Amino acid sequence: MRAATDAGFDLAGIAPVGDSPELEYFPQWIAEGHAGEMGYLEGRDEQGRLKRASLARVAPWARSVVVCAINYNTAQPYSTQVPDQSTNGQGRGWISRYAWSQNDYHDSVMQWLRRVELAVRNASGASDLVTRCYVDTGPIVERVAAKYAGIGWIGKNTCIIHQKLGSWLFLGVILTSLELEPGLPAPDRCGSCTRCIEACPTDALIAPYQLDSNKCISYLTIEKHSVIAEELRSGMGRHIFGCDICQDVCPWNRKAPATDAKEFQPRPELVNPALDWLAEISAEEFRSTFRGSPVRRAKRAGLRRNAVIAMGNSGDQKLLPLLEKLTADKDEAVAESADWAIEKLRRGAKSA
Ligand code: B12
Ligand code: SF4
Ligand code: SF4
Repeated sequence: MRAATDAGFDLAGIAPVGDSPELEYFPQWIAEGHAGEMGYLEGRDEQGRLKRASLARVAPWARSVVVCAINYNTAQPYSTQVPDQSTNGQGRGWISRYAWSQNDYHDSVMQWLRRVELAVRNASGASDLVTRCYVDTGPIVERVAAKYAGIGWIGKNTCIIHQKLGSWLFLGVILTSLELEPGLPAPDRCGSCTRCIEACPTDALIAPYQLDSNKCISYLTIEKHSVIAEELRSGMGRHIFGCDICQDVCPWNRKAPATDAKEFQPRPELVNPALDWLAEISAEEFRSTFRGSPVRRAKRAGLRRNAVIAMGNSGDQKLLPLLEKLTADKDEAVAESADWAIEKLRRGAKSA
């Protein structure tokens, strides 16, 4: 724990390597198609078994998982506290809390993990010690490991929640061949609350603790590169990269403290950004604006498509001339979304 806080983490714990009731759900989640187009979650071993469902098979040398967590919350208001543009007509979009800083969390968290890894290696002194650091990409469902390391409980919104810090946490894990004393899982404190499930605009939380990515705005705006189904577009509202609604409404985030880590401080132009700017952003400006940022994952095409859909949801009639122009865009998803957005704005004007 000391090594983790010295490295910059807020929380750390040890999880055992082994099966758990939560992991039994993973193959079912994949089989039901809830991973959408995220093929990387479906990696299988030679026997055709899902790698992420059993760490013990994929990394037979591993004995413990060191799980580290860091608070990335900043003092900016939650998306649910900023009036929606459809009521103020300002044509603004929303980038989720984790992505408005300059740095990609994968890089920052990995840097800190490496420091913890070094400390573990130095402390063990064993020359044959094996360690592997992962942020997102390992054969591991990090939230399950975080639960068993005592970092927090898995909420009904599927996020790890810590009683004092809330859920604005990034996770990183170190697999190690060291036999370490595991922590105790944190008790579930969701109780009878169902706020996250009720607040999700696209009904992506299909049941407590179960998320269908195909409906989740985070997936749609970041991971889905093809056309977004029309019936989901209105629910996306002004979201253009990620979504925080099911965490914004969580009572455990009401008093979540803000971090002063410089890596997570937002860039002012990315908090509630102008949609017309992003819909027309050039390749060069996209590269320079989002250098080192997680937003690159959506690619310029995805971000422009998302901005155009948000324009359709904005109620802002002033955006119509730009949308007309975008119907002739070379990018098919942008042009098609612009047709939809015009239709939506015109319908809105008639019913107003
Ligand atoms: C794929 C992925 C996504 C996908 C799918 C999300 C999902 N819920 O699965 C999408 C793109 C939608 C996504 C969105 C987000 N993500 Co993401 N994502 C991942 C990734 C890479 C894999 C997750 C995974 O394996 N999902 C598979 C499903 C089955 O697992 P799960 O949802 O974690 O579900 C477990 C529990 O719900 C559990 N369970 C527990 N109790 C119960 C009870 C019952 C009855 C049942 C049936 C199941 C069940 O079963 C599951 C395990 O099998 C992880 C990193 C990692 N390697 O783990 C980051 C990760 C989970 N994401 C993270 C973040 C920050 C986000 C976003 C907040 C980003 C944003 N602002 O848009 C949102 C949050 C949306 C949400 N409510 O989950 C953080 C979460 C930190 C935290 N505090 O929990 C992680 C850990 C990344 C990191 N390194 O920090 N993400
Ligand atoms: S991130 Fe948004 S869309 Fe996804 S489950 Fe949460 S509220 Fe629903
Ligand atoms: S909103 Fe309520 S049900 Fe959802 S994760 Fe938070 S405490 Fe749990």
